[in-house]
Amino acid sequence: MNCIVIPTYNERENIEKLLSKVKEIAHVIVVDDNSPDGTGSLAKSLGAELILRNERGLGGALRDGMKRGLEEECTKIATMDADLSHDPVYLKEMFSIDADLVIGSRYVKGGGVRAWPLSRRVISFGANALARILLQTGVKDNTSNFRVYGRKAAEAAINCLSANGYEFQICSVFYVKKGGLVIKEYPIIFVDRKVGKSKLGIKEIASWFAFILRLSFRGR
Ligand SMILES: Nc1nc2c(ncn2[C@@H]2O[C@H](COP(=O)(O)OP(=O)(O)OP(=O)(O)O)[C@@H](O)[C@H]2O)c(=O)[nH]1
Ligand SMILES: [Mg+2]
Repeated sequence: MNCIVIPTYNERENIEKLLSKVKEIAHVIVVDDNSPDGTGSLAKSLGAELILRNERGLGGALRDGMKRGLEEECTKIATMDADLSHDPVYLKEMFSIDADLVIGSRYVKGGGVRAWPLSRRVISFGANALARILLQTGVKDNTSNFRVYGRKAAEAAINCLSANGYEFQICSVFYVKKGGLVIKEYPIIFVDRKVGKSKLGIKEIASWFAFILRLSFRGR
């Protein structure tokens, strides 16, 4: 069985549309950090498996979701955002690619971003340039949360114990690569969210930079 882990925080306006599309593709695990808008209970009532957490953090949510996927014997585990930026039409092919980690990539030929403000393009470009230079990942899109992990890659990624926020993506690429596993990038067009609020703020960006510097110095 293939699985999809979807981290959510206040995504009530997006989750129903997304679930209607992904439920037929794989088993869905929604990891909700007790969203005040009730996203968690809505997801559950729509048939998703729910992990309800009493803490905040994208990285921790992904880790908990992937751990659950491994326990439930998922063959492959996809991760994707809840805000419809990641089009489910790509999933079928991403699941079928032979690699330990398939990254839905905005920065390979055929990939791209739509309706993103210049500020977001600059942040994403800078973050990826830094990841490539400091960590030598050889990956063009290190920060995408649209991915399919094989079991070995998921086991490597959940060792990212201190990556509790947006740094989980780069940490998992680093660990998967360190484990000698195969990473492939698959072109996707990323569409900016239309409803709901972004959770990526200055604090998240600062802790991302601190994390990547630490990782490049300490190697773990
Ligand atoms: N469980 C959980 N999910 C989170 C948390 N922060 C963000 N998310 C989810 O992670 C996904 C990505 O968050 P976004 O706010 O869309 O981040 P982003 O895509 O970088 O920012 P935008 O481009 O502005 O949408 C979404 O599904 C969020 O609901 C969190 O603290 N806990
Ligand atoms: Mg988003």
